[in-house]
Amino acid sequence: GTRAMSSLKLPDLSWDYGELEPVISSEIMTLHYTKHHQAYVTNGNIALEKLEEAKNKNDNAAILALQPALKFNVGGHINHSIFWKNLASPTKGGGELGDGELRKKIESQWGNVDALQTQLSAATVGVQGSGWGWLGYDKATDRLVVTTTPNQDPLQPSTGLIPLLGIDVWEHAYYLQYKNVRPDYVKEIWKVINWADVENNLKNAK
Ligand code: MN3
Repeated sequence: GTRAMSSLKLPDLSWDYGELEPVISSEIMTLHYTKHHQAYVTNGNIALEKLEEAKNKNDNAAILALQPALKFNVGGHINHSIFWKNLASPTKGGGELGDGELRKKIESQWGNVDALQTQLSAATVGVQGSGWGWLGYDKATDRLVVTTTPNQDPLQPSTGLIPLLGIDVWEHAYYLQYKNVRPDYVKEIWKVINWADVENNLKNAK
């Protein structure tokens, strides 16, 4: 069939693969982007094409049968597209949270930024199997929320929360460097969090 208009593609990156070292190795970032994210894009596009064909045939059973593949692969594409922007080299502002609306909100809800990081780290380390830790924004209550999602479940379609910051704790995100010690990876990742992007996501969410 014809390629779906909504065809997925890998986003541009704002850093080179080695720029997040020593927190995340160049080898991990290269594989993560060119192999793992690429696989979600490729398989997501296959699922979207099959969806178009099923819709053209009014085949409701086929449409429903595609939902798991769509959720996993399009979800993986959405999640990684957020994650890459959430990261920055410490030489380019990574790890630095400015004195803006986001800091004010964090301090009003958690007291200080360390307390938020502790809670988000604990939730993220505690994800059973593969998944994501999140700082989300609840538009209805105007509050920040710490939560997690399993597999590649994307935050907003799954919970209604708007994703501000995602932390990938699939083993492919850290195993080559941190082996089985997920807590060390999560502890280190704060040094390369692009808080300016997180703040921008909050601004766009409101
Ligand atoms: Mn990943």
